[in-house]
Amino acid sequence: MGLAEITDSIARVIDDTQSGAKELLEPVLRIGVTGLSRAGKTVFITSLIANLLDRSRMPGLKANPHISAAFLQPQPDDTIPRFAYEQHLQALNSPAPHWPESTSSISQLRLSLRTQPTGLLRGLKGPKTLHIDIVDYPGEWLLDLPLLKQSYADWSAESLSQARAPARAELAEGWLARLEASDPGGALEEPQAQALAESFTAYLQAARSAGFSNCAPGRFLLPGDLKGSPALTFAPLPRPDKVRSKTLYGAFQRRFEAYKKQIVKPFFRDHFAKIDRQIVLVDALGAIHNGPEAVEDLRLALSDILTSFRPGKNHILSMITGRKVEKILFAATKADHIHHSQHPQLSGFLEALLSDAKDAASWKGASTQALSLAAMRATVEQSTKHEGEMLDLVRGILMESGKNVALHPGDLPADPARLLTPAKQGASEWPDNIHYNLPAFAPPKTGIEAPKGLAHIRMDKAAEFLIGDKL
Ligand SMILES: Nc1nc2c(ncn2[C@@H]2O[C@H](COP(=O)(O)OP(=O)(O)O)[C@@H](O)[C@H]2O)c(=O)[nH]1
Ligand SMILES: [Mg+2]
Repeated sequence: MGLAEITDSIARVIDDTQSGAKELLEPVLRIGVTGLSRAGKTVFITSLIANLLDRSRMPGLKANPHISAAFLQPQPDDTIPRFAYEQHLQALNSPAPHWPESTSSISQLRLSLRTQPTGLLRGLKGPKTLHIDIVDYPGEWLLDLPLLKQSYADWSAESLSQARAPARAELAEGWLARLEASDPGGALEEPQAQALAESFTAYLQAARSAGFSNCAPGRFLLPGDLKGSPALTFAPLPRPDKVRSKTLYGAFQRRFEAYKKQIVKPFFRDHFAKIDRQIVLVDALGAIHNGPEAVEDLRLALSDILTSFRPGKNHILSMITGRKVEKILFAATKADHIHHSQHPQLSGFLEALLSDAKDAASWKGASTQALSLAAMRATVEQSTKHEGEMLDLVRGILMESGKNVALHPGDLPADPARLLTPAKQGASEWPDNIHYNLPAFAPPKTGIEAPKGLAHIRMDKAAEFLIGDKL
């Protein structure tokens, strides 16, 4: 164990009274797994754990031959629910496999790996144990970070102009009509306040379903156990000339501040601040499938998410967390939707999406990587001759119809600008020569003889980046 790791462990023992001095000897690595809802967090964590417990499908994890044991531990934090690994695995691995149910809150699981040096070192060094705490939390919660810097008036103005923009105006119609009919400077009436907050939430949900990513406040979409609480009963309002406390505006302003102080800040302080390494899952294919407006929105949401990882640039965050995430992996998920010959284009697209958002200088300290992966491979590849040319296909069972089909989902361009430029220019459809159709596939039936690890694409590369150097 290097000196840096020792001091890190000491710091952790001091700031976490529940853990004993044992952590000095057995280091804990906290890995955050995030991404917007449906990005693939639950399936990713389930697959990561299954493939670390049974490593027969993990050749890319270099320390694999040295791992002598892998086991799950009791959940170390009393205040965070345990990640329901067994339940999710059973969903994927049952005779009638189905995707696990979606979750909307934070959860955690501890996996421990025991390694034994081989060769000359064997006998000189004893086995060592690394505890890996995997923390699953919604990327939507990171979208709330910019709120900490904003006043209620600024946030309202920004949200209103976003909702009135052509891409979203139709989705926001119901809420905006209700807003027209209300008087921000008038006396607070709770039923009216609730109706406004509800129609605003309905708009955010509609925007999310339509493929938009930038839908803050995060807890409005994923309230966890806060559903219906006053801290979530507000919405943007135009500022009246005079702000009085007993008015609708005054009340919403107060609740906005309470939301920041009691919900957003504690999340960053108590959970986010303790993360050592991070994987950000991005459903880039889903956004491409949904069209240029969804891609542009994803790009904007990613820049907001990225601000969370550069505390140096963000005064409020430095004050709350103090320390930095040391490694960040960005992964385009569900890569089994396309033939592997297209994976470089998918990773390239993700890199381009990110490079717009991050500027090199501010990334000093954190090492990053982008790759495309599938946590659970639902398709097989196939090639066929079509009009004299070889065509790459993927075969799987469609979610919608249950039919087993082989299809060509479309070609991703080698130059990501061909997607990003129309998206930035506000196109509402892809140019004529670009077509994508990426239907959802059902999880595959796995035979009983199959090993316990799940079939995947590049999960071993992801694991190597996240934990390889610690083993
Ligand atoms: N084909 C395929 N689909 C996936 C994969 N991972 C996730 N999905 C799909 O994406 C959906 C959302 O995944 P989930 O892990 O629940 O997302 P979360 O909301 O981020 O936790 C799943 O129900 C699947 O339909 C994958 O590796 N391959
Ligand atoms: Mg989930």
